[in-house]
Amino acid sequence: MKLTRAQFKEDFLAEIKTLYATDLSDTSALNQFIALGHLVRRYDGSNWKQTGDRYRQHDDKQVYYFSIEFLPGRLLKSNLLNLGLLDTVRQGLTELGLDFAAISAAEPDPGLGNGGLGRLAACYMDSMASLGIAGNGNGIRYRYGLFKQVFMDGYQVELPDDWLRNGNVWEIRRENKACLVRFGGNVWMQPQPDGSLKAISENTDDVWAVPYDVGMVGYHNDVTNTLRLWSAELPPSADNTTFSQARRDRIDDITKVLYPDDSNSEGQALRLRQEYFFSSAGVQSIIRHFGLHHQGVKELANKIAIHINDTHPTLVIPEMMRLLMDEHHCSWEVAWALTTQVMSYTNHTIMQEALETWPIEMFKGLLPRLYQIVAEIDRRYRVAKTPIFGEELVNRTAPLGNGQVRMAFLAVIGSHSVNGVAPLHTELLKEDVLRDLYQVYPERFNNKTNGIATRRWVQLANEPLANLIDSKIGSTWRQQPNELKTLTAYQHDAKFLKQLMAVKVQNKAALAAYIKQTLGIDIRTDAIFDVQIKRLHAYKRQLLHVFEIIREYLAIKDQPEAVEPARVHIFGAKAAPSYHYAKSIIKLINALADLVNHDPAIGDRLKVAFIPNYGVSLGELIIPAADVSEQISTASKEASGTSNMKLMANGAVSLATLDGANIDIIEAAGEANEYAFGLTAKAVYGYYQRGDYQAADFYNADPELKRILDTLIDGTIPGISTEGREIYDSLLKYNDEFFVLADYESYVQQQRQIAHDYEDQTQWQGKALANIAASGVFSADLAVARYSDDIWQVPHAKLGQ
Ligand code: OAK
Repeated sequence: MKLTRAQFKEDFLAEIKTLYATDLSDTSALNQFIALGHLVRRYDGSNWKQTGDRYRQHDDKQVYYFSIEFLPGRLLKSNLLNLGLLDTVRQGLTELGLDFAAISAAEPDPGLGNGGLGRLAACYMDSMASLGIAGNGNGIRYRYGLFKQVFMDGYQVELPDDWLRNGNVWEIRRENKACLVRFGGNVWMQPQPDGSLKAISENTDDVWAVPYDVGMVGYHNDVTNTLRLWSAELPPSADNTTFSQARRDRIDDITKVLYPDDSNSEGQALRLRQEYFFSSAGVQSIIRHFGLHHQGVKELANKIAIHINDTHPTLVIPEMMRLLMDEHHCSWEVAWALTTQVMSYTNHTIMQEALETWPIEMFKGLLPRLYQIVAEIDRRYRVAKTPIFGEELVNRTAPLGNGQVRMAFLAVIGSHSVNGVAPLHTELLKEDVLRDLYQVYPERFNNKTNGIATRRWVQLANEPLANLIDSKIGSTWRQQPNELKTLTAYQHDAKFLKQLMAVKVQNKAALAAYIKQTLGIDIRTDAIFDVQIKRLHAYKRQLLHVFEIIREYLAIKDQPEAVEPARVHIFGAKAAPSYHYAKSIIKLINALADLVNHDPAIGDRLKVAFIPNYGVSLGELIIPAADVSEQISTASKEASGTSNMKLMANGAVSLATLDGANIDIIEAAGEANEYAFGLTAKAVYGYYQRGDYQAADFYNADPELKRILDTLIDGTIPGISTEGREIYDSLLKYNDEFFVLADYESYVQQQRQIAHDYEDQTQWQGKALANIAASGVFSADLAVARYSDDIWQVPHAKLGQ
């Protein structure tokens, strides 16, 4: 949009006056952020309204992306960028004597997700708007987001994330669009005059679902889509006095807090309530909106696509069946045909503990009508498939089995498309986790490799790099990230590579300042910044990275005269509060950091910085400063990874196992520009089949590895007597579930190679550039375009290939 600086300043000062009845000099950065937020909302208001009007007028097919997590990050800067106002506003504020960086830092970062799954959903919202797709998000407005992590004596402590304390400028509460979600009670079938039966629910526990809408602003295209987040409240019609405190609390609890589990399912009844709550509210509002503009439900599948982001929203399937049959008088057959055409499902993990199942008794008690429908889906599935595939396979794959409702199976059976998030992951779904269902529905399975919002992760997070790229290849890459590949022409341009290095050093200095301020650690900007940022999980193997640090530490102690480039090992990772082992690894890293950072014999040659409370905003600070991207999960375990893509786009080389999308990154950037190592997925599966992995053999065969492991229990690292023993035993007594010891040697070899290669900065920056140039293929815009073409069947803006 068009806006002069003078106009902006006038608007801003007026906003401050209206909101706070005081002078600018008397306001805080938070006040200024809130005023700016209101202004941006006003500037975007007509786009948002017109986008909705346009979709209705054209009767465009709508995509609804259902996700129990969204991690959008701070929105001020990205909204300004997408509206084309960033420079005007920044300069205007500077002219008013204000600090734009401080104002944007005052915005709370909504932690409505745990990690990869939630952040992916947010990247896809940004891309849908930017591609002009009629895309809507549907999720939960958690009162408290993911806990804030602090360290006390090196241990993780969780504090509540009261992100709504000062309200949320970006949301609109739309109580006129609220609906009732019903739990519990009983169901009976009432005979109808036409001979059919109608399900009647009685004595239900009713919850009022109130939507809060947040605008998702498209990039330079006047489109603003909607992310709808639901909040659970007391039904207004009820006589409040009849609600016991216990019942009020039960309602309050539904959207009170995000479950802090990443790739893990706890099986708690409250989680099932959350899942049904936002699934039901979302589907009700979709059908209501559809009904306002269409006669009957015939056109439903041509006008609506619902995407199920992992299994948490799977109940949209039986819920849509319920609404079509109980409220819109469809037959089972018509309802089922419409439902399966509308639904599509993405699987995000092969980890067994993340595959959701619910005890039938719990499910039945909480959702009696839905249970009837799931039981009927199950019955019909068995009747239809047993003659073709036999009883055994059908027993293994039916939605009900072993006393459980099996959500992934229900999702596959009720959708027309099932996708994995990287080629290897999709293959493993077909061969292993969902093998039997792949026999039944081979045509449904497809791959959609993940992507990232280049706008946020490069344009906003790394402005110096974005500007440098503009100076070489112009700015069309900002709309067409694939254009980045033209940078390859400069891989041997010494001057450009120097500039690239200068950008990296500048970003390192910014991160170093933060580390100094928060952790009190001094780090050198000429050191290798070796970064691992992701949830703490045994399969992600932060432990392997720890072993490298111990190796480097011992090497300096043994041979102080040997010259190696300085290193800074940077971690960011939250552990699920109930994940004991992961918390022990956190303690280990912090204890090791204490030892290394304070050893005068080590000085500034080796530092360890575990930055607390990793999230989207810290990612934006850390990623642009990284040289090495640690992507070291046990092959086959990481479905895709997305920090690997963000780090690549910012010029970090990958130190990576052949897992998830690492494989595709290595192929895109070229093997010579990455550091691959470790067992392949096939080799890991080989060990499983033969059952012959012996971790102790690696320990006994390699004196260096043995010495490192022994430091866990021999007092070398002070303060970890319990944790050190626990971790040591996990490797030797319990045989190292994630093959850390098997991969140690090849990992260390690549770490040595990195130290060697880093010395030649021209060569090193050439590798960095190759990564940046190849990163365009992992843009979320391209990923979303593929979902639109292959799964949702909706049009989108053209993207260069
Ligand atoms: C979270 C809860 C249940 C199941 C999966 C997850 C999850 O976050 N999975 C992650 O999804 C990312 C986006 O697809 C992938 O990049 C990660 O590899 C995967 O672990």
